[in-house]
Amino acid sequence: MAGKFITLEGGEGVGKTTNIQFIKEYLQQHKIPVVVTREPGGTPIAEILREILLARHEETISGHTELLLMFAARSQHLSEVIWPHLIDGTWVLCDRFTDATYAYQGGGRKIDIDEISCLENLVQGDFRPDLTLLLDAPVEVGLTRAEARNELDRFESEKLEFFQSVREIYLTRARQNPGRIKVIQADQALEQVQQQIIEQLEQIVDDNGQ
Ligand code: T5A
Repeated sequence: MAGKFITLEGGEGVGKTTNIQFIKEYLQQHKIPVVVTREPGGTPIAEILREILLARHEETISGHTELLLMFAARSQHLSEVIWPHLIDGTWVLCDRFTDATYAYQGGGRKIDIDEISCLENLVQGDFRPDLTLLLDAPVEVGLTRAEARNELDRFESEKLEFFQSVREIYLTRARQNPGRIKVIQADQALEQVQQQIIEQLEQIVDDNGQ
């Protein structure tokens, strides 16, 4: 791939959406062509799947249905948006990707990690992000920020233990993939969070010869 694939991860309300715009501007200042996208979603069809996934329904969505819809949306997103841009040399900044599936469906819903890994290989082959910024904050901090902002969606309505498991899996994955996943302390003032992000971006931008 000629472009780089950067993902932002973390629990609810840790600041992914806020900081993705900052990262976009940083890369543009370095003359790097970049698109911003998100998961679940990122294409018209994947956004329809997002609506199903986030809305609160009378009918319960089973863990496997949720998992398969996440990967269905991802498959569409990869073929329609992510891969074409990366092949063209455009960098792709994505608000959540497969680490979220390990954290939410694996940690939160307790789905077997091997099942997730199997779908990851089916949908992505050996494609993985070049860099993942994991915004980490105590669960209560993110939830308070999210609650202050909008009506809670299907995931945000889960119990505290769910989000604690999500956070644990994220941090475990960061320990297992130290080269790719960089932990950003997100419970600090925005300027301090962005300073940490710049330190990580400097490296990938330098490696790219920009
Ligand atoms: N999901 C997703 C899965 O279960 N499996 C998967 O495979 C995938 C891909 C998607 C949901 O889908 C689930 C996980 C999610 O529940 P989403 O909308 O993408 O939903 O994710 P959310 O985490 O819900 O997104 P939010 O927009 O709520 O959180 P963000 O983007 O992390 O936070 P942000 O930037 O909107 O900030 C929240 C508030 O905090 C303030 C902001 O101004 C904003 O008001 N803020 C700060 N305040 C003080 N100090 C700071 N440092 C701050 N940073 C931000």
